Amino acid sequence: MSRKELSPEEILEGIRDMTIRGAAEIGRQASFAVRLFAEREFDNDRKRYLEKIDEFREQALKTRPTAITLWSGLTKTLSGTDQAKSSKEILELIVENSERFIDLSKKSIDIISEMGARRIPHDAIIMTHCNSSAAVASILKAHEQGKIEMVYATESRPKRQGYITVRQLAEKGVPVTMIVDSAARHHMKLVDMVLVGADTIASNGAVINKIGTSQIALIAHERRVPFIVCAETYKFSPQTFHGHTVKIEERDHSEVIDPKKFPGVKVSNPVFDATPPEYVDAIITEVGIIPPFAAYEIVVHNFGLEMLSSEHMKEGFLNDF
Ligand code: RI2
Repeated sequence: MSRKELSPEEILEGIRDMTIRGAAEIGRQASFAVRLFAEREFDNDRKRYLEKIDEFREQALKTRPTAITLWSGLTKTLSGTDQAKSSKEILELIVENSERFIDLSKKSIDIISEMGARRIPHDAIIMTHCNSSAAVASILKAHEQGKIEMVYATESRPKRQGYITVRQLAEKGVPVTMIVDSAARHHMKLVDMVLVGADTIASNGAVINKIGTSQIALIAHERRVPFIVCAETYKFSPQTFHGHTVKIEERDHSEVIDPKKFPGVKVSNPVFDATPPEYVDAIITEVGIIPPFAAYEIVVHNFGLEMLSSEHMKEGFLNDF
């Protein structure tokens, strides 16, 4: 699906139904959607214009509740607009901010992949879970350097994003084996390193990623296999800095089973889980490889203590996310 052909509302619908997915991608798409909206809805009345944009932002935030990237993309794109003197200035800022955010987001993955490949040993057997563009980019970079012996990729039920991962790797000639999620422990004895992405990193270093990640981290810990997370710094959550917990998205039960075929059966379908920082060996960000406990530093580096302690940040729109 080409982003340019979609309306802002269609982009939000795509994020909601997961035809647009992946934490980084939904951040970029939300940024682009609010830009498209601001261009289409241009209004010389500055106050009314800002209100309309804010309403769209609210709608965008509701599409998927867990990945902080949605919030980060929107916040970075709208940064400074409340200070802008005219509607024209607001639009110019949005366009400039959005282009910068999307560009930096893509560049971050390139930098992470360089560092990630450096950490991957020769003849490496890697395990990955779900489909993370940052983790896949690191594996591909290491493959270019002739370092990958095998990648075990989990299916990642219920949505099976593992299919995307195995295709992306196989297309580039990376040796890859698909396994069902429950086969992770069986294969861990062969693995040199687990490499996954993240949807959100809490300020204590906990990693919120696709459901099942924490089980894999636990198994890796048991086997003393390094568990490495690839995450751009805009995935670090200032909300958790203020004590808000990350909301775990519960998706439709039909993703798990057809309810009509199982009358009387309840279904639980949380799509993310939290891996405690104790099980995370390192987080590869575009500003360097950090221990999970340095997450706080990243949040402060990203927003500054002054902004983090401002009432706007603490009591404003953050609360409803
Ligand atoms: P990148 C995905 O979420 C997966 O949980 C994946 O690990 C994470 O986003 C990060 O992906 P979903 O949209 O940002 O499939 O590294 O629910 O691409």
